[in-house]
Amino acid sequence: MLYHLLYPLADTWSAFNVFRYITFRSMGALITAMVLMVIFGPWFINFLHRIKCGQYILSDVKAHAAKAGTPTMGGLMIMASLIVSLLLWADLSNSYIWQIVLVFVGYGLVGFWDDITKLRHHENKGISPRAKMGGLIVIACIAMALLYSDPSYSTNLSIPFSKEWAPDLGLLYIPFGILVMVSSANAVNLTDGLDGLAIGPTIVAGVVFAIFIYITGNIRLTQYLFLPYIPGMGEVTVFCAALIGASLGFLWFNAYPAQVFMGDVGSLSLGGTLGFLALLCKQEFLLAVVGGLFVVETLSVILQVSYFRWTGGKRIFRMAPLHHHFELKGIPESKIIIRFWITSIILGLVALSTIKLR
Ligand code: 57M
Repeated sequence: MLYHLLYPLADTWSAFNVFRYITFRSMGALITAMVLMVIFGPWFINFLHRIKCGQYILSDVKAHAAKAGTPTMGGLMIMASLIVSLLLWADLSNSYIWQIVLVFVGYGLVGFWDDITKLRHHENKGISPRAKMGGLIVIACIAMALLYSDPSYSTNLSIPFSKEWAPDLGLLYIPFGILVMVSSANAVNLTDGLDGLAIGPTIVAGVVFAIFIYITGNIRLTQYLFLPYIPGMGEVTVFCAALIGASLGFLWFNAYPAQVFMGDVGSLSLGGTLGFLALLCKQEFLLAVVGGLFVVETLSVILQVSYFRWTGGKRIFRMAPLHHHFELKGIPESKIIIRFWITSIILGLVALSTIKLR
């Protein structure tokens, strides 16, 4: 709204010209979302306490007993601050902004439905896996249909380190995109099991995608770096910045020892959004590098469950996902979290290094 209200006034007062710049508005969006979170966070956490949104804690990992009563659904705060900040700073006539909002809010609503169901049952039993997956797939279908029908968007895959080979998936790009979004949402959801564990790598991925998205919308940079150019995509940088700001603000309260958990409303919306961002900037495979930590956590579950079934009860890890394995080995929670963050920062840097290497 600031963009729509103030930029036209640049004719009378040239200082308003700054609203033209994506970088300026991105910085504004980041700071606004973070400040909103930090100011309204304590009030919202009290509200969650008052309406008894305390997380049901499973007893498998003893150290988690102390977390009983910590309110969940903090993802609602992330959604609110991000959306307010976006409405203020983004060019709302840009269609990509609305597509990413569709995924962010849609996935959040599926998570919210799951969280509310768990709270109603006073246990960890949410909506059925079929309903959850169905909801995620339907939203992904709509988003992919919109993207596919966009003439500026190509269905060619970008292969890291290669500028020549870009296979065209054609119509198959739609199921591929759905798979990327649904897997990404579930991977972030599985990782969200220690204080700050999911939000830290989400911030790193947000920064990396903000850079790629900005480049994708800039014709000169894409020509220089041999990256795909998509007109109008640069505006999504403002969304990425609001996402980084809201996530930093959430980390303020979710840092160990957490005052609030994000809930599925947070983990599914952030995960699905990261998947869609990778598709928007045509860095489909880079998502597995940037979100390498989410991939490893998910692989640990797949391996554990398969081995458990195959051997009739034996385990590879003490417990899956991987962070529980380290907890049960006696490593303090804060140490595991910081080590996972370090790993994710390194993976983020590796992903950025591919910008020039092709
Ligand atoms: C969500 N949710 C956390 C919180 C958060 C197939 C199987 C591997 C599925 C997996 C599972 O259910 N994963 C999905 C994990 C839960 O956090 C809530 O859930 C939201 C995210 N969806 O925002 O609202 C607990 O995580 C802890 N937590 C924190 N800090 C945070 O900032 O400490 C969360 C956020 C919270 C809190 O304790 O209650 C969760 O872990 O339940 N299942 C599992 O992860 C279970 N693993 C398991 O059963 N492994 C088996 C194999 C055969 C699958 C094995 O290895 O033997 C573990 N879940 C729990 N305890 N709670 C088992 C140990």
